Amino acid sequence: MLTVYTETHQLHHGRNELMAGQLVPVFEVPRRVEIVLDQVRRVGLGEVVGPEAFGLAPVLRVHHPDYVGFLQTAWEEWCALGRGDTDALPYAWPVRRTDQARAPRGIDARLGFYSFDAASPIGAGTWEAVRGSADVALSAAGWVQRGARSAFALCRPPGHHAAQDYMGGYCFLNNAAIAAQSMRDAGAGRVAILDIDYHHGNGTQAIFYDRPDVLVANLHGDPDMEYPYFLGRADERGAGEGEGFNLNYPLPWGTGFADWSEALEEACRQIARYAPEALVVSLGVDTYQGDPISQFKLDSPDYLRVGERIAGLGRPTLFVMEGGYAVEEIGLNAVNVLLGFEGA
Ligand code: Q9C
Ligand code: ZN
Repeated sequence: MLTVYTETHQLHHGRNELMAGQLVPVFEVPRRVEIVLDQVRRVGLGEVVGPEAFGLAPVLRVHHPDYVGFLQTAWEEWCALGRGDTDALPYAWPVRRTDQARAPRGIDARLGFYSFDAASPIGAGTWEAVRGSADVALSAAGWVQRGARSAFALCRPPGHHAAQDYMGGYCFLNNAAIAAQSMRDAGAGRVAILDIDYHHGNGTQAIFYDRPDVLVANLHGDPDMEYPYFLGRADERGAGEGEGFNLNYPLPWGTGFADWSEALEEACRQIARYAPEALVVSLGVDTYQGDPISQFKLDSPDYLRVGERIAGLGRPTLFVMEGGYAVEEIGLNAVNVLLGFEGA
């Protein structure tokens, strides 16, 4: 399996995030994908190539132009206030009964307007890293479109929490959604996205919620207790023409592989029934038992089985890296999914 990677991701390195009432060092660190890359090479998964530069056109097929404009200039505007020695972080959000439609002007106002939390810090190199991450996903999608059985987009920063016009949860542009849309635009009639990150892919759900041409299936911690809390329930099934094409499998804290893989089985049955021309896997391995911010109990060998089950769908498959914060084990766990897929 071919891997697409760029070291541009290193330009993005947030400092702090809020957790349990404290500002703590970010969990989403550059070393995460370096460890995955090391493992890709160690096991000889296949060639590692850099991305092509796609520009903004395919990004704008998914994201609102005002939001993309905000991401492009946020750091500059932050620095214009003399704040160049800290990350740009929002601290106030539009909510129910406030005006959520009208974009304000100032940088603090727009940081809040274009986000749903304070977990996507913007620094000097963030925009370049974010663009590079989308290019990685688009390039890997291109390999699949041109006939590869599979490809691995080693994206960082991740993407599945980002919607059309907001960031959050370490995400800025939704790499998996941009790749899926590019496959649709290249002629695939139906694309399915299987999101196995521990957290619900609220951004991906929001982007495709009213569309029947991209099936979105999500396995995740139940939003009753787990981040991102406000989306991801089983009764969210899509809207309008998209009714029935959004599938959520919320699972309780403490879920182990037996129960998790039953939900995977059900999601895979639904995907098989949909018969997509291509499959995009939002590959987070924060389902691992040792993950510092998550509550599922998967073990490293389980990921081989996950890859095998996905291979059983028999679809051209693009793997897009999402979360996973047990940094020492992230390479083993993520690449096990890919090895399981290859071996099946
Ligand atoms: N209790 C991804 O996995 N912070 N994002 C949670 C910890 C945000 C996760 C606080 C977690 C975002 C791509
Ligand atoms: Zn996650």
